[in-house]
Amino acid sequence: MEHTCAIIKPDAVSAGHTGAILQRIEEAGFGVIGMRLVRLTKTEAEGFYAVHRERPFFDSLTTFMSSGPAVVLALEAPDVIARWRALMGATDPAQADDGTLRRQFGNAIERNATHGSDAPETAAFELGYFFRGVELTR
Ligand code: FUP
Repeated sequence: MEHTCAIIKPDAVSAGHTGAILQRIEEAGFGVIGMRLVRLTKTEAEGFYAVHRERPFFDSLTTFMSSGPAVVLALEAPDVIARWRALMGATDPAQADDGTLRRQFGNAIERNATHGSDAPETAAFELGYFFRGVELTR
């Protein structure tokens, strides 16, 4: 079994797409072992995206991620890191394949509806950022 951290970002939550995205997660057969509605502070968003702190989009990205409620999920399934990223599609919604979540619900490279960890080490950091072990229903 593998785990990943998925986020339904503030753009998708405020547009009312939370239920549709959760439905796609359940249809894909991913186990939801943790789920939280969070309103990140700017500082918390900066900590989450610390790996990008030198990038030109860092301030804009962390302002967006702290602009409203987001839904953070801990997902469990075989190969879930790659499978969730495939379901999300490319980072830029304009480049994402038809049928992917970012194509359907994203509006711009920054406001791209969903997040997913990119490797097991990243997943461990990101899940630890949002969940205490006892909160995950493994
Ligand atoms: P991804 O793993 O697909 O989420 O993409 P990255 O880790 O490269 O980027 C993380 C987030 O930074 C993206 F979701 C959106 C934002 N970003 C920008 O705003 N501009 C860019 O040019 C690249 C990424």
